[in-house]
Amino acid sequence: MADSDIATPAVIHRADYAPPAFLIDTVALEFDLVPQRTVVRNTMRLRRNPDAVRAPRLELLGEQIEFVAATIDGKPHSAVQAHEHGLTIDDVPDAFELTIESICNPEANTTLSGLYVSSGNFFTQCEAEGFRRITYFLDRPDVMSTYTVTLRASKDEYPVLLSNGNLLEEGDLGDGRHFARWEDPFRKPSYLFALVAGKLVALEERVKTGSGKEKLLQVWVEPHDLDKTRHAMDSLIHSIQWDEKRFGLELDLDRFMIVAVSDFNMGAMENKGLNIFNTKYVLANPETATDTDFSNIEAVVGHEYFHNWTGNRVTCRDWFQLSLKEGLTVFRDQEFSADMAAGTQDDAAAAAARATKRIEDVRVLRQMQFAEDAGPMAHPVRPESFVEINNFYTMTVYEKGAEVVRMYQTLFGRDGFRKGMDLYFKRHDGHAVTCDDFRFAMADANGRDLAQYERWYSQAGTPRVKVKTAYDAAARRFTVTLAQGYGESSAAARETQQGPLLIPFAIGLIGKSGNDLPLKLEGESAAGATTRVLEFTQEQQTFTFVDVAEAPLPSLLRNFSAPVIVEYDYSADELAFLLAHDSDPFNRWEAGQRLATRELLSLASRAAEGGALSLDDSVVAAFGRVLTDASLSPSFRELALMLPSETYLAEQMAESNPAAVHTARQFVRKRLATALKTEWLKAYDSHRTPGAYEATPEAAGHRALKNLALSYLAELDDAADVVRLATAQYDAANNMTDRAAALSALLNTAAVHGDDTIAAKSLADFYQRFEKEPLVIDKWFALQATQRGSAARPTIGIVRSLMAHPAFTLKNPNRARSLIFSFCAANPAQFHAGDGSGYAFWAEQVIALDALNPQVAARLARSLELWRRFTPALREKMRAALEQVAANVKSRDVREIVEKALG
Ligand code: B3K
Ligand code: ZN
Repeated sequence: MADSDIATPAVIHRADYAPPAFLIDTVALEFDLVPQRTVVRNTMRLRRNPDAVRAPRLELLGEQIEFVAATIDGKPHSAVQAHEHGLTIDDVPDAFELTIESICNPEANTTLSGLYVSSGNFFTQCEAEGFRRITYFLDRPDVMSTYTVTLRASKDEYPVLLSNGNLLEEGDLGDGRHFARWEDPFRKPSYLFALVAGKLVALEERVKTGSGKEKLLQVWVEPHDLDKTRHAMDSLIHSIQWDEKRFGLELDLDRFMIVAVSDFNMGAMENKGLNIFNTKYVLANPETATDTDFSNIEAVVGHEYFHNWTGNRVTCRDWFQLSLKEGLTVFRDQEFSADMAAGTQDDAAAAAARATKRIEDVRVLRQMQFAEDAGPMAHPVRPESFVEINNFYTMTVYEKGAEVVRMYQTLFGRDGFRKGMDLYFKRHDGHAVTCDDFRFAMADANGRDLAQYERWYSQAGTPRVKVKTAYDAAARRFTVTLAQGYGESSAAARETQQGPLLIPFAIGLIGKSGNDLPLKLEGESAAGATTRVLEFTQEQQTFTFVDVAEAPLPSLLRNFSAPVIVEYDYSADELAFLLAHDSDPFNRWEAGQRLATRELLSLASRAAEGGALSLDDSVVAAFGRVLTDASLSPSFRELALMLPSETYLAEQMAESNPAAVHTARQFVRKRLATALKTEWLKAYDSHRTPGAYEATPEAAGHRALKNLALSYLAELDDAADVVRLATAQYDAANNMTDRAAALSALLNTAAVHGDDTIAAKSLADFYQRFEKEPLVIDKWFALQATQRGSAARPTIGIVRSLMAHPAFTLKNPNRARSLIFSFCAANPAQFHAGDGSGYAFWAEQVIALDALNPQVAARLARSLELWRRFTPALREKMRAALEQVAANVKSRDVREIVEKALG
């Protein structure tokens, strides 16, 4: 990080966008790869941009690189000035060839941005602004060029040399080194450049795509990981097939490569033809990976592959448009996963499988994105300004962005959405464009004016829809009045709010028998579908259903048709009825969550006042019915029986009180465990999956419900049953899902009963068994960091001693996340301990990470951003920790986060 960046933290504004003064048509890069001193020679063909104002000089960006020499059209050029932000070149012609030589030090690069070394191999990460750490360049997404890349390196140490596109030639250099030359025929922005060099092996497959062309697919890993690549390869093949079938989009290169690396800042990166992945999203076999890992791998492989069209072929004009590629690609990966889960099952089973995926996605959105929207980092899907772009790869840009894309499909149907996509590619293939361009394509393809829809991109905060209904029995009319607003938004969000949104509001009406009633809106001649999407565009609007034979119960916002909060006064009985009958599986789940949330929040308030806790039998009975309803899929039951998370519940309180939430939630878990003990034991037994492990959604559903049963049983006062079941499950497990669930149950029972002898034995066994599998050792750390604590044995003590474990290192992001982030973000009751010990630990770790890896540090820094919403005692301790961090960090990344938080 250059010092002057810290001195002048420039805020970048969307409104200041100007086209680049120069364009770069071709780039020829030559690398002499040496860990401490890599020489890069970069030859570019530049010309003035006819669409830009004439600039007096050429300004290229460069960071943390050493300038050696520059020539223009083959001749040395004297008017070149190297500085800490790049290179300024005066007296340049209108079109010319520029060659620049520079040096970088990949081995010393702990930021994992630019060119770096991991386990002795070379990797790159360029998005968003890492390319400037490799060579001087117009490092911005609207400069698109064709690249030729020559790699030279020691043949023994780096036998494999990869870059984007197609391999042109390779050979020996005679001095112990060899070379490879790659060419990417597609124009691309610099953030999609990649190279990999090292000792790697690949699983290979050849497939034929729609047009009959044969393509080579490779998954590259370190040799000892080759046995964990099959699932990633299958996921890639399925992704290729799905994008052809659903969107008519074919793989455009002859070769598509995925490379796994264990040191990586995020999940994966969609570099053209050479995707680089965190090992966590590639490596899997039944012994090492859980069902969740298997489905995450499928989703991330799909996501990066889908970027080939949505992101790479059509890219972003500037980083404010990030959601253009990310929101759209998340939507595409969500649909892919839903279709994969549905498979070839019958309609009802397929719908249930799709709903399960939808529920999981909405749960993440509500817990994480709604929280972001309520705090100091609130920003629109298309932000207006930023200090550090890496801080804007957010839940809002990704997950809310995906909802904004999904709503086009909800409004226009799958066919209308497809028409919009086709027009988008017809207009913009090969270009760098904006979110507006996408909206215009959707509007024009469907003959609609979507001007109002722009507000979904420009307004921050979570919209609230208040619903009022009235039934007139004599007139057989049912009116639904919707009113929209933002409630109490954070200051950051308030600034952006201008007016009402176009909200697709899906609704159904349910009769006394539990069936959907026919729906006829006033003015219609006949009843239509039993779920209708109302187009809600005003601040307040009334919709009237006619010929309604009986007083209905409304099922609101079916399938979560818009990313909003619905406020409606359901009684507990009505929620129990919806939980039992709604034909919309999402809303069935939603009814259970509303019921549970309401009970849990009132119990949390009582717990905060030290009152006695009790839970009505009717609530227990409603959950009992779900548990024993064999007509529901096991995966749906698991989701419906999982209580809202402590984090989500604390966010719903007027003043977040994690300790009270924990007490309330544990009370309810124990009550459900005790009252339904027989049912849980029965569920445990009947959902076992004996025999060879299968990674199918059905088998995963059985394991999920069985392991949920085990976790409830771990709440019982009498630990004997669960210890017996969990120990047997641990010992007999032939897959990581069951083994990790058993270990987690043992750890939590140990905390409840204050005796960890058995848990300690299993923990030691787990470590020993998987010592050579870093991703499993991450789980070992995470399980301990998220375990329940007690006054006698707070989790912070365990976490601190694990920091000193020989296998712990701050330098590897996965390892740092497994221990530190797990504790700070996934163990709220212990992290928010009243003595502030969690916050002190957090501050130490943010400061330590800031010096190594600002991007990872900035993520951790976000753990306290909602501090103003906590109880006064916690709030003051959080502020002190934030101030300590603010006084001790240097990176622009972390400064932006803590300064906004302290605001
Ligand atoms: N596009 C990358 C994310 C890059 C993050 C840079 N800080 C992965 C993805 O969204 O597919
Ligand atoms: Zn992405």
